[in-house]
Amino acid sequence: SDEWWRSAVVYQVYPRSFADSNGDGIGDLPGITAKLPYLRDLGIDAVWLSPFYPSPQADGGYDVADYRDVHPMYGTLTDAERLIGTAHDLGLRVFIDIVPNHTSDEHPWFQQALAAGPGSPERARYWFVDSDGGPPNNWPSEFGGPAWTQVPDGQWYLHLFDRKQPDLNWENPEVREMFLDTLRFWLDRGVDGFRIDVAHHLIKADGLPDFEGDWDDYVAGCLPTNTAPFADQDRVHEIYRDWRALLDSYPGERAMVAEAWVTPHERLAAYVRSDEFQQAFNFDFLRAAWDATDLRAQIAATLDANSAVGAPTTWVLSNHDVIRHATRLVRANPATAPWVLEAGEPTPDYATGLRRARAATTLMLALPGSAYLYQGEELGLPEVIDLPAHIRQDPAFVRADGQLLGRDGCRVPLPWEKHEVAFGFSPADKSWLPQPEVFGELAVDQQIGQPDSTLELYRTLLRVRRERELGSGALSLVDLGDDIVAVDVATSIGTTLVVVNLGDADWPIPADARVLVATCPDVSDRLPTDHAVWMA
Ligand code: GLO
Repeated sequence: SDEWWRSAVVYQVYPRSFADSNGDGIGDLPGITAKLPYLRDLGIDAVWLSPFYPSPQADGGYDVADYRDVHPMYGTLTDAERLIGTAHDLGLRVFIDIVPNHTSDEHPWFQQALAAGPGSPERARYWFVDSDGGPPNNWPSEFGGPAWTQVPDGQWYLHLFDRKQPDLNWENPEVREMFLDTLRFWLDRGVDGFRIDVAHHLIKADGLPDFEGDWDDYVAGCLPTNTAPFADQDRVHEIYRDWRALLDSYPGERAMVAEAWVTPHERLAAYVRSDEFQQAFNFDFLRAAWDATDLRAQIAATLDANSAVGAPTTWVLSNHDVIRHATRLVRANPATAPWVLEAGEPTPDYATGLRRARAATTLMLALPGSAYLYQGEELGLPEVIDLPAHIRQDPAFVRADGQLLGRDGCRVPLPWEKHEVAFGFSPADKSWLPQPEVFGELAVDQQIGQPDSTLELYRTLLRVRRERELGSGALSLVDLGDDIVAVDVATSIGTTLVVVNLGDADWPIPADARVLVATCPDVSDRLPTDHAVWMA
């Protein structure tokens, strides 16, 4: 087995916002298929598709009404098969998103549960509980308010997310069977891997006891996650061992990656034992400030924890849940939850943000392990901050009464061609979220072939990463001063020295160094502030 996933670069596609083929202003599967050659040329190994299933879209499709079909606005099952086949022909693997913690309230199971009433086997697939005088416990929903909603007959049901996302009861064997069948369904259609949504939430502590900790500390990752009775419970691992056994019964090393917001590192490492997930997202870079000490500490801690279990490390700078890193890395108040901006926060300076984003990516793509990219970061897209309130859809915005701007700002449709309608996103002059003017300058056709562009930087980084086998190298931190993050990556090709300058002064580049890639054009003898370089 070649364990291809160990060093894979995976590109996340948010289907609603990638490319629209039929002119309704909403991206779709044929749109993605048509752009697969672009992704092959970028130099990635695999594509991960966020949910494209039938769904009322209360949470961007993370509210699934049918796990084995395609939402008509995205196309058909045949389109999904065509996408997978085309990707394989181009040498790309395909991951899809599985959302097992909850269904949509419009899933037939939940509708049957409502109709069947208290005590029924239909209700036993979810968490329906009797309680007089308020919710059964104090658990909060991730999107604000209590995690419980009452139905007309008096029972309450649990939803760790939106009230349109009722939590499944994973103690129920029918639930376990349904997901094994769903995985088989997609494995049979050639899918190479699964990204498992909130993989740490499936098992709830016996008796559903109150949460005793502080919610803000929990969200900030300062508490051991399993101190919450709804997260990282030990028995969750049983489920993933069953899944891994199923994946291993298929040819071609099918993989799964856990989205598990679990601290400390040692507990997250438990998800990547050899009979469970191949990978778990490491979200440290999402929480890290633009600070050399912080970045070095995160890298060291991650490597320690993962080397103990022999699992590859993963690195993530952006995804569909967090502020784009070209904006996040200059945010005035990085101490607050990193995934949403607060209403009225000052708009971060884009030029500085873009410099830092390019430097951060240059660091990330040199680090051994697997890297995850989010659509549009290769264009240097900023978070779109000034979307009108009536257009924002994200429940994180809606349930916070607009106090938090939510996650729509990183989900604005991609610009492909500056001079086309909708910047080439759609054949019609339509885009489900309005694209700001700056997207025109950042469009793919403006960057391709421009040596100083962010797109060409990504292409070069990915090519050199492959040539020098950095993804499977041995990494050590190098001390070049307090404001410098420096690492050595040793492979059979040689040693690559990566330097990121977070200080105010230029860093002098040694005379005998051979520059392989740099984030600024002229680095013959000095590396300016907020820039990064790979040297041999
Ligand atoms: C992150 C998911 C997110 C969903 C949530 C509920 O946590 O990626 O987008 O809102 O998981 O399914």
